[in-house]
Amino acid sequence: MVNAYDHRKIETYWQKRWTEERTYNVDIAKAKRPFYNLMMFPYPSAEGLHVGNVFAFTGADIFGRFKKAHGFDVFEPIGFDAFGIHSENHALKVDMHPWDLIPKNIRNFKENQLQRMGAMFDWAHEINTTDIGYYRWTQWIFLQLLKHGLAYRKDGLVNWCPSCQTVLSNEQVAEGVCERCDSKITKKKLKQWHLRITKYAQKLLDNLTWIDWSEKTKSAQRRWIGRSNGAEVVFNLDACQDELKVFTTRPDTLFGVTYIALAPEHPLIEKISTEEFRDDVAVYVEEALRKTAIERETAEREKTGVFTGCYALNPVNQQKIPIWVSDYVLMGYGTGAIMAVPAHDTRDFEFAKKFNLPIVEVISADGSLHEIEDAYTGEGTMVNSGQFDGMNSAEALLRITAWCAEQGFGRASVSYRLRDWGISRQRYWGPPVPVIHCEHCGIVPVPEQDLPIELPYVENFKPHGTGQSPLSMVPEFVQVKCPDCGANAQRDCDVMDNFLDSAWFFFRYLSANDDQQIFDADLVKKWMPVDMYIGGNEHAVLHLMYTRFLTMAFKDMGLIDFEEPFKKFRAHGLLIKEGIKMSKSKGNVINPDSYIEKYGADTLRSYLIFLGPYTDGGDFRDSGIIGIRRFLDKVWRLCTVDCIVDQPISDNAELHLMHKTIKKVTHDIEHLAYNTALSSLMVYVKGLQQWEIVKREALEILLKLLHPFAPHVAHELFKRLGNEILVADAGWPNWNEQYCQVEEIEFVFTVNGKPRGKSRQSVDITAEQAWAVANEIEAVTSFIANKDVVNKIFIPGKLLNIVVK
Ligand code: ANZ
Ligand code: ZN
Repeated sequence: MVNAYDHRKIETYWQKRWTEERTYNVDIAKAKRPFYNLMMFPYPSAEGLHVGNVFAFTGADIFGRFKKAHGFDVFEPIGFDAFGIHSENHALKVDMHPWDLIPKNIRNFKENQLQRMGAMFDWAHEINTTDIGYYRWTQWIFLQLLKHGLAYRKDGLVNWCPSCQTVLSNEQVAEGVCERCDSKITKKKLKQWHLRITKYAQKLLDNLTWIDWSEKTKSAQRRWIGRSNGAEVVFNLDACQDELKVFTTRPDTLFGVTYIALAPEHPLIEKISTEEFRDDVAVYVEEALRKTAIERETAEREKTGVFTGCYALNPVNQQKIPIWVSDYVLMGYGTGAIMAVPAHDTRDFEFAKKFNLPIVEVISADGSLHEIEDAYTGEGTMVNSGQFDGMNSAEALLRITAWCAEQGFGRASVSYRLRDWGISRQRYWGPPVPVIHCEHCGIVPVPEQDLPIELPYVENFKPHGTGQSPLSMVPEFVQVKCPDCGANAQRDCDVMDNFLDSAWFFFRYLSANDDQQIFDADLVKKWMPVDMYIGGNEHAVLHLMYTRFLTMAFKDMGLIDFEEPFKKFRAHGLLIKEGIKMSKSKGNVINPDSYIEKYGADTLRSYLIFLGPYTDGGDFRDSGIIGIRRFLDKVWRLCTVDCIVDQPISDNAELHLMHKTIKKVTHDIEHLAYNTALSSLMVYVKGLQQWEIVKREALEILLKLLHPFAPHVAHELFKRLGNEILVADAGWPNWNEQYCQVEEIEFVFTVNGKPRGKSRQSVDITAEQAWAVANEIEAVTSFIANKDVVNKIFIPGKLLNIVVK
C-alpha cells in the first residue's frame, strides 16, 4: 500500500529535517520570549536509556512543545551526568577504563536513543560533566565556596562503604546500606571537605512557602531540613568547672529531668568520667561507635548505656543528676547531649526502667499525681514544678524558656536535622579537589589561573583499600610546588562528589561552549530562573536541595540576582513493570530501542504517557502498546483519504466536539495530565470518523493537538495536508467557549419498553445518573414500585429502559 504509515521512514525523515533546519535550536541571545524547559540529565549507563527515562523526557518534551506552540522560544537542552561512583563501579565490573567506557555509553545514548525519541533537544548546548571544559568550572565553584567560607575541611566520622571503598553522604546511605552496592555501612574517621549548606537551612525552609514545586517534593525537603523549636539549657557539673549544654524541645519538663545522657562521641566524656567508671565507659563507647546510624536510631532497640560517675546540677532546683552515655543520643543533632525526662519521653522512660533511674511526673493530664506506667507525652497541667505548678504546660513551655534566659542558664534555640554536605570522595572518577597541602602554608587553594586540575589517566583506578584516592598513588599528580611559598607540597587527592557536578548544570547549558567564564551573566538574567524543571522525586532531598543551596550561594557571591533556581518544579511518577518496580537488580528494566524499532517513537511516547497520570507513573505492559499504535494508524488513515474538503465547520455537534477537545487538551497539558489529554484526542478521532465529510480544519486541529505527543507523524500528516509551515511552528488552536457548553437533549425513560417519562439532560449523562433521575420522576417510579428491577438498558444520549417483573 502506497499510503501505509511507515514509522521508520517518517521518523528518520523528520529527525533529519529538524536537525538540518535547526527547528529546535534557539538563538538564546536574540530570543524574544524565553522559556527554559529543563529536565534532569541522564547518567549514561552502559545499559542505555531506560524506558523510565523516555517516560520522564517525553513528559518534559510535551510541555516544551506545548509552550513552543504558544509562541515561546523554548530552550530544551540535554547533557550527560557522567562522573561519579556509579559509572566508576560499572567500569570496574566490566573491566574497562571509564575514559573508554563512558564516551562509548554517551555515543549510544545520543545517537541510538536520545536522537531517536523525537524530543526538541537543542544539541548545540550539550554538556558533559566529564569534559574538562565543564569540570574546570566545577572546580572554580569550589574555589569560590572556599573563598566565601562555604567550604571547609574537618575531621569527622563519616559513612564508609567497605565495598566501594569510599565515603558516602548521609543521603547516599539508605537503611544502613550503601545506595550503590547494598553493602553495610561502617564509620571511619577521615578529613573531609564539607560545604556549608546549613548556613542556608532557614532560607531553604522559608522559600518552600512560595516556590511553585510539587507538594511531595517540598514536604520531603521540609522533613530533611527538620527544624525543631526548643531551648538550649546549661547544666553545671557537680565536681568540676565544666558546663554541659543540652537541646530540648520540651523546656516545660525541666523539673522532671532525672539524668543526662551524652552521645558516645561527646567530647566531654573522657574528661568527666571518674576513675571508677572510666574503663567501662571506654568499652561502651568503642562498641557504640561501631554501630551504624540506622541501628542507633531504631526506636524499638533495647536501650543501652553506661554511667560516667559524674553528676550535673539541674539549674532549676540544684538537684544532683547522674550523667550517662547512651547511643540513642546522636552527636550530629542539637548539642549531642540530652536532659532525660523519663516520665514524658518514651525512650527516656525505657532507659530509666532498665537502669532503675527515678521517674518524676511534671505534667499531668488531669491535674492529679500518678504512678507513671508509661511516658505521657501530651500536654496538661504542671505538677512537681515549683512556681509553675498548676499552669497549662503549653504556656509553661514559653514561661520556663523565658525564665531560663532571665536566670542566665538557657535560651530559646532552634535545631535543624540538615547537615553540612561532605563532598570528598576517595575515588577516581570525579573532578579533583583544587587545593594544595603545604607544610608551611597549610591549605592553599589552587590559583584560578591554574585551573583546570586535570584528572590524570590512571591505569589502575581501583580503590586501594587504604581509604585514600587512587590519585594518591600517582606521584606526578601529587607532587607540586606550593603556589604561595614554592616549597614542595601535595595536591589534595580526593575527587568531588558527583552531586556537585549536577548541582549547577542548568547554569552551564546557557554557556556550554564558553571557555572564558562559567556562564554569561546577561544570558542568565534573560533565561533564569528556569521556567519549568521536571524530574524524579527520588532527587527531592539530594540533587534538588544542592541546586537550591548553590543558587543561594551564587547570589550571595554576587554572581546572580535570584536565589531559587527553578520557578516551577514538577515530579513525575515512576514506571513499574507488571506491578514491580523496574530495577537492574530485578532484571526487569525495559530498553526502549526495540519498541522504537517496531512501533515507532511516536507510539512509544504516546504509550508511555498514556499509562497513567504523569505525576503518578504507570505500569508498563507489552500488550497496551498495540492499542496506541492502532490509534495512530487511525489518525493516519483519517488524514490521508482522498476526499478531504475545505468546507467550514458549521454543524453544532461538530463544533461542540472540536472546541471541547481543544479546551480539554489545552487544560490537561497545562496540568501535565497527558493521559487524559490523549484520551480526549481518541474521543475526538472517533467522532471525526463518524462525520459525513472529512474537513481539513478539523484534521489540522487534530494534528496541532497531537503533535506534542507524536511529533513525527503529526509533522508528516500536516505536510501532506498541504502545509508549508511545520506543525511545530503552526501555533496552538483556540477554543470558543460558546461551543463548549454542554448540549442538552430530551432523555427518555421507558419501563418494559413503554415510554413513561422524559427529562432535559446533558448529552453526556451516564447510566448511573439516568437511573438516579428515573427515581425522581413519579411517572416512572409508579411503574416500578414494588416490582423487581431485573435489567436496565442504557442507550447513551437517548434513553434508559427499565425492565421489571
Ligand atoms: C527533654 C524532653 C522531654 C524531650 C520530653 C522530649 C520529650 P526533635 O523533635 O526531633 O527535635 N534530643 C535532643 N538532642 C538529641 C540528640 N542529639 N539525640 C537524640 N535525641 C535528642 O527532638 C528533640 C528532642 O529529642 C529533645 O527534647 C531531646 O529530648 C531529644 F518529654 O528534651 B527532649
Ligand atoms: Zn607553602
